[in-house]
Amino acid sequence: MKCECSNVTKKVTGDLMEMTAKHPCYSFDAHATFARMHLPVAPACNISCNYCNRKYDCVNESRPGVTSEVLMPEAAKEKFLRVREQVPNISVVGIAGPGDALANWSAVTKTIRLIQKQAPEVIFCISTNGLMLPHYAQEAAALGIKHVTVTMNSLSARRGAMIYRHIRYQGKYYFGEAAAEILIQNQMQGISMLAALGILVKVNIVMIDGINSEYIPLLVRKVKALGACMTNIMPLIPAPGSAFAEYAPTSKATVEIMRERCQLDLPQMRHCQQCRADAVGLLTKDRSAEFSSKAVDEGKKII
Ligand code: CLF
Ligand code: SF4
Repeated sequence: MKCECSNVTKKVTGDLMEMTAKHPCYSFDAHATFARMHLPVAPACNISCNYCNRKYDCVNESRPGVTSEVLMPEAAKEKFLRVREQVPNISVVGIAGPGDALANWSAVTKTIRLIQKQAPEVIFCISTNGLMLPHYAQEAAALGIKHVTVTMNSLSARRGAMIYRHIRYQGKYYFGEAAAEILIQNQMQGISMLAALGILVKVNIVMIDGINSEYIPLLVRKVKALGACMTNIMPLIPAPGSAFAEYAPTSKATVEIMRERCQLDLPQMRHCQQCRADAVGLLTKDRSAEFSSKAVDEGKKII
């Protein structure tokens, strides 16, 4: 089985291709067979996206940033061991929030090391806004991470300022175009560092009608030049309580047309489920509710 990324970058060795063929997000063929679990060990975020509202305790909602609980590294390892017993086809452990993986780097590294001791075969995957990538790309590679998703929505600080409220970088808050400029520069530098380190970079793009939609093909070509191997264009989900709450959701049809257009430049992920930060199971069959601490406690009471 060949992964999409091997068509784009020569850095995909046999081992990495084999590993990626079991990654349900990077390989379409894997998504019906292999499961992933997200460990919600990253509550803090260092930027503020206008489409974000990280809401806890909502088991009925499936969108990025939602989780029923945040875990400390030890508890995350315990959860992994518990889940693996019942979901043996877990191939990937991902850190996808509820904040940013790199804004919680010590908890993330601790979690990964704890699990690596128990299950060296697991593929680790992290998802980030990219602000801290220039600082942590080397460490991620040293930890053995081979799959990183960077969410990047704009190449222009002017449009970026419409998407991000602020960033917190090296102890200081930045707003408006100054914030977007730093974020974009770090995302671009980070993607090229990761690619040079042999990490497969997928870029997630939130398609927001009237803000970044017409510039997405340009963005896709740019991230390809930087070394990304795939993009995942996702519709805006206007989260209640977020600055974009009243914004029109991007239609599936519009996203699909954009994917078709961008496919000419780079492979497109088309099976993304915009998962929760504590998602468990096959992409198309979320089992997170079965494994929350509340569900486990209730199970103990019944026993
Ligand atoms: Fe998770 Fe993301 Fe890794 Fe997959 S999800 S950190 S790359 S293991 Fe996958 Fe979920 Fe879409 Fe993400 S379907 S939201 S793309
Ligand atoms: Fe929310 Fe993620 Fe944006 Fe942080 S990077 S504000 S967690 S969407």
